[in-house]
Amino acid sequence: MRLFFALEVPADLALGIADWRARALPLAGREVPAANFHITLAFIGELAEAALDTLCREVDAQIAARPAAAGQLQLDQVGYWPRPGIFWLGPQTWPDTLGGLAHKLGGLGARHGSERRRDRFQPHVTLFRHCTTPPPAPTELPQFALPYREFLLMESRQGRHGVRYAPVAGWSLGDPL
Ligand code: 2AM
Repeated sequence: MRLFFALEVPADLALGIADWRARALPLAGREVPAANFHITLAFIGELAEAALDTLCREVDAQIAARPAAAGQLQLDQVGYWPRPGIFWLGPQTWPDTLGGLAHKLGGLGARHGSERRRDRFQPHVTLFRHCTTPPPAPTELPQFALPYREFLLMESRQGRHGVRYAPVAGWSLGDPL
């Protein structure tokens, strides 16, 4: 199974982001469908199904040892990464607790997963893939609030009509201090 940890983008927010994308940006590459919008916290890669229980128990233990807090992200900037060819929407700043959580989950991924990960954590919603040239600035600045109270372990499945993401497990985040 191909797995990653992520924050979900609620359906109404995903539609709002897709509307803004259609209004404010040219077609910069292959559009990611709104139903696939998410924020990756840590990428695992291929994992044998037999190892899934162990991975989930390790997350349980991590969360029990150091609970991470719920919070909110302001999605207020866009960015372009030429190497993966990704044009994204994300926050300029985010809580340290979210960065810490991503780092811990990334550590589990490094132990179990199969692929090389990108090193720096920048929370982002991928808007376009296969983006070969830097897109122009959006004609309307993004300003979306993304509240999060849990994170998910997601499976990426290649279907006939493209990739689909399915939740496999989830963990609640505590109230901020
Ligand atoms: P992306 O949105 O930046 O493309 C499922 O494939 C998710 O895992 C996608 O959100 C993708 O991030 C992320 N992903 C895929 N390969 C990755 C890698 N090698 N390192 C980090 N994240 C990766």
